[in-house]
Amino acid sequence: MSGKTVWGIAGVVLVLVGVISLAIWLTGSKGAQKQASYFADSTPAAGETLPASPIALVLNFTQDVASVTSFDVLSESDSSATFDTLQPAEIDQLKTTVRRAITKPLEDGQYRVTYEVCFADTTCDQGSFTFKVDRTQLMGSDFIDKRGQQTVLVELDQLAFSPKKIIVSPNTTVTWRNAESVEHYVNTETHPYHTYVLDHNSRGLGKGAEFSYTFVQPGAYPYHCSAHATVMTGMIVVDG
Ligand SMILES: [Cu+2]
Repeated sequence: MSGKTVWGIAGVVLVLVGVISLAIWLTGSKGAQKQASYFADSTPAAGETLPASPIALVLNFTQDVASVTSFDVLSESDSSATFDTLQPAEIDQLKTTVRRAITKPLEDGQYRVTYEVCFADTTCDQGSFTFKVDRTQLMGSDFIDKRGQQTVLVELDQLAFSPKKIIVSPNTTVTWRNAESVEHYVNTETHPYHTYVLDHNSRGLGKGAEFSYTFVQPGAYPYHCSAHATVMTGMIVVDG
């Protein structure tokens, strides 16, 4: 083999190695840059079973959302179910939150939510989760039936909402009153985003302080106290 041929082969090999490394670097960096994992949580939560339809699908992220590529729900129980009453996807004023309002209550069943949103850094995050609606939960003794009352009182006492789970009629005003010296809050899901129903969030409530919210739309309204988020939870179901 002549010296020229050896150098020729070495040159070709060198160019090939260069091209292959460039290709690996390009696809590698592109892949890493494209897929973000900024998803924080959602209402309904992944795997949650609600005792009535949610009034919105809400996704929370750890970065400001720049655009929503897709945000859909389908029924895994009824393939013929349609969701034409679902409102378009919206990015909240607080840009870490994306929502779709539900104007017509979902039937009992299992649902799958899929989404893809993109961020200012041009990365995107796609994902999917399921939740269930099961109104048979309302028939248990957990729920106190307060339907037909215009105003309902819930006390905050001994690190709990009392009653913890209630059913009310549409347009009922629920008032929460703190009965003890520990400061409590009334906060919509999730913790700590508090984005499901933006007006269902109180300031810190000292002893004797009250917070009221009027529930208009039928559906499930899970909530908690942000000072005791893991133990102090409640549920309002508006049943029309
Ligand atoms: Cu509390």
